[in-house]
Amino acid sequence: MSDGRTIPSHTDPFTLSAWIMSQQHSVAPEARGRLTILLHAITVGCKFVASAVRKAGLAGNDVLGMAGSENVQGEDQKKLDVMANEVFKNVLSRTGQCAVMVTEEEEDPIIVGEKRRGEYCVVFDPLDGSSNIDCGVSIGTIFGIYKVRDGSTGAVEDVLRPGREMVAAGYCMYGSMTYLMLSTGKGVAGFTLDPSLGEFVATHRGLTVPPRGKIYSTNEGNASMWDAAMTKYVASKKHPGEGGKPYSLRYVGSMVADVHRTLLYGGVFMYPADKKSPKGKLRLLYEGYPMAFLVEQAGGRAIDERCEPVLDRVPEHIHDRSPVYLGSKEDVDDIERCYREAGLV
Ligand code: AHM
Ligand code: MG
Repeated sequence: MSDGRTIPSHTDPFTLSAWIMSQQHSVAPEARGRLTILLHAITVGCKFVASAVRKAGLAGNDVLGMAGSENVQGEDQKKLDVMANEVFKNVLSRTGQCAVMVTEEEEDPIIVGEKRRGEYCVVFDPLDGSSNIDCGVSIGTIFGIYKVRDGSTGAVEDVLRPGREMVAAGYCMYGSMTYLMLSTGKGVAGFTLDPSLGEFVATHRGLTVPPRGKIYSTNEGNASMWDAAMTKYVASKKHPGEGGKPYSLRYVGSMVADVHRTLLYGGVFMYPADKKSPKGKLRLLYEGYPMAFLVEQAGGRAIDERCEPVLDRVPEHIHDRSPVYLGSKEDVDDIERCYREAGLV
């Protein structure tokens, strides 16, 4: 097991920009730097939001609290949600590399006009973990990137595609440190924001999720509404039987933080379907897919309620939801076994 952690050299800061440029060549030697520009813009958005989050407690009601509006899911928007959404739309559209943007905060896809149009589609949750904003608990930004289909000038169909077709995905976590984890389909690399440099510096390369962990992570308050397999799985981790060691429960309630811990420490993160939310809660395009992409790239597993890879689901709508079970491969295998034994798949 390796968490791929590298201590940055004091005299050789390997920055995210340098890493992105090195990836560009290995992923696509014919690349013209367009994905590089796009990824760079995302990092600028993340730095902006990181700075706003750091100052939020002091800025008080200008930044914290409700915006007085609802997003497409009918959820109340926080002021930071609205601000982060504007920041990412602005930095992305200015690159001239986007054809389509989908954000959790807006009902319709944003089809970029001809003047600023590019070849990529970015799907994002500008500030995930809204319920944790006002109390200063870790929150994050999640994103995934598709290239438009051949011949397309940008249409919703360009993002109604399996997550496996993404060319890059990642998240930024605004926590006790600001982390940015990224994959362009060749493993996972992680960067930590050095506040003195204002730069993300490589701290994790070739990150791999441990094959088995000791933690399960889920909103157990929903247990009375779970299906039999989920109930059995969690019970088996709490009551492992003679000689077994129970797993620990950890649940932040911000997907970015719960997945980040899972990537580094192993174990499973689960947001299943339940009687209240028959399709689960998490949105495929900008929550499930990017996280599943990273977990698979780190050697883990991410499945849905049919025990099929999350990345192979085909969305019908940009805000589709899906149950998600992800993390260490052997732990996710255990979940699958419970679903098979319960006759649910
Ligand atoms: P959000 O996009 O409105 O913030 O909701 C998504 C969040 C995830 O970060 C997290 O995993 C989940 O909702 C927590 O939901 P719950 O409060 O039901 O446990
Ligand atoms: Mg979200």
